[in-house]
Amino acid sequence: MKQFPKDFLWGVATASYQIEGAAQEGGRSPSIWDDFARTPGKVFEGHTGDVACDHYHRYPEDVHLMKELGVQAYRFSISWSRLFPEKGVFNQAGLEFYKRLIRELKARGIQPAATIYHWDLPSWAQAEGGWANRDTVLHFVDYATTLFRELGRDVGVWITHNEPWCAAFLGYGEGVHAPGHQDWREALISSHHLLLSHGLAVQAYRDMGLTGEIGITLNFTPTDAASDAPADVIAASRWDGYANRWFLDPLFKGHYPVDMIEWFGEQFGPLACIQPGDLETIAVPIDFLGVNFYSRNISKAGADNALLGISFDEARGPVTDMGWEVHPESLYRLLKRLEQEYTGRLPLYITENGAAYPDQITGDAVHDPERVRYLHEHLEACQQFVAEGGNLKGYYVWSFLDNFEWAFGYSKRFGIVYVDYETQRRIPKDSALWFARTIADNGVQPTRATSDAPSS
Ligand code: GBH
Repeated sequence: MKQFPKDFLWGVATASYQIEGAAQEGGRSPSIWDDFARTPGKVFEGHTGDVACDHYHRYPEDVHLMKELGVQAYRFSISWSRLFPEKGVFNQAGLEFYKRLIRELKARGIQPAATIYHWDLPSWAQAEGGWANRDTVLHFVDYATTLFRELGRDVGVWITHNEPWCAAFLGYGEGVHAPGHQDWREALISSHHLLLSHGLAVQAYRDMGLTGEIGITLNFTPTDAASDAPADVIAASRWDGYANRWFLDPLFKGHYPVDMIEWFGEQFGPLACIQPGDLETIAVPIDFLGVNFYSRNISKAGADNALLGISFDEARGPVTDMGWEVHPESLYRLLKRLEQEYTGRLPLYITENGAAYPDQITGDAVHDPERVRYLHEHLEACQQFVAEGGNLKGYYVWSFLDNFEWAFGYSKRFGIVYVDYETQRRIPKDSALWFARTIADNGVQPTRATSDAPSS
């Protein structure tokens, strides 16, 4: 079996609103996701994160389970409105929860990796326009600076933002995420402010002389053109400009992609929010790039997508419970491309990769062969990249627990650990046991458990 490098980091990932619950405890105030979930018709069957996995109370048990699986690093996110329930008002009790969590992790030898923003903007900030308002950038930097000061000695890995593409375009453009706006101009402005707040937070971190690593996590949806026809190839390039290059280019090249500036400019006029100096700030050097990968899509000529003037083809292979195509080769190609066009020798981490399937308990076990297979294939893609010299330093499964899957509520299960939402009982799925063996061996394990192997 091919081994990963000795220092390869094996982790699991979650996010605050998706697992914590305790929405009204410890002085927390609502975020845009509390508000969105309470807006009729926005989230599947009106589900909310009020209780979720009750991780706020059960974190010792959860960290214990991580330890049992041999997990080496835990990527979690911090709820901004626990720390700042009102504008300019700091809440010590909110901070204490994360101190307890981090202490528990350290006691068990698990490295904390903290995401500063995983989509749960305090409602007070949205009341002033949210990410479409440049003031939110400054509020974010105050919040990040507080975290660095209070937790910077104990947390060695910081991720400024999780998937600003989703926060901006799904939240302010498509409206399928909080705050549920449908205004593409606002979405573009928000994307710029999210990036700007990243750059300023990195600068603040450096100014404080802290010696951990700081970076950003982007979600990538690679695309393939439906055919070689020029119109399909152009469609694919436009999707890539929107989903991938819109964030990569400013972060690594110091400018927005020219084709997309033109395309959006024709529709919305010039983006006056881009002020002198902003792009230099956004391109400030980082210590790693976090890569979230789930799927690819297939672009073609058409107009189903009005913003981009393109259409999409059906998946050409198996899909997960989200309808997303399982396509591990796209992960390998993505990593190669990032290295060649953007990151060079900069360390990469897979900060999320995983799949939803409708897992059922049978007795005391949860068999999830499709997830095992998905993780297996994607880790093999990682292994190939690493074997060819790629600077991939670690891999975090999404997700540790089944949890609140945003607009889909609890109807989609991404966990390697099953959560019974009636009892809050946790049951490691077969994929968790398989992942534990993979960590122990530091190499991708076969998909079939030895215990399941035919005995004859
Ligand atoms: C992540 O977002 C989130 O960080 C996490 O909180 C969430 O629970 C997890 O993934 C699972 O959803 O239709 O072809 O454009 C995922 C971002 C963006 C990935 C949309 C899939 C759809 C591919 N997703 N994308 S396509």
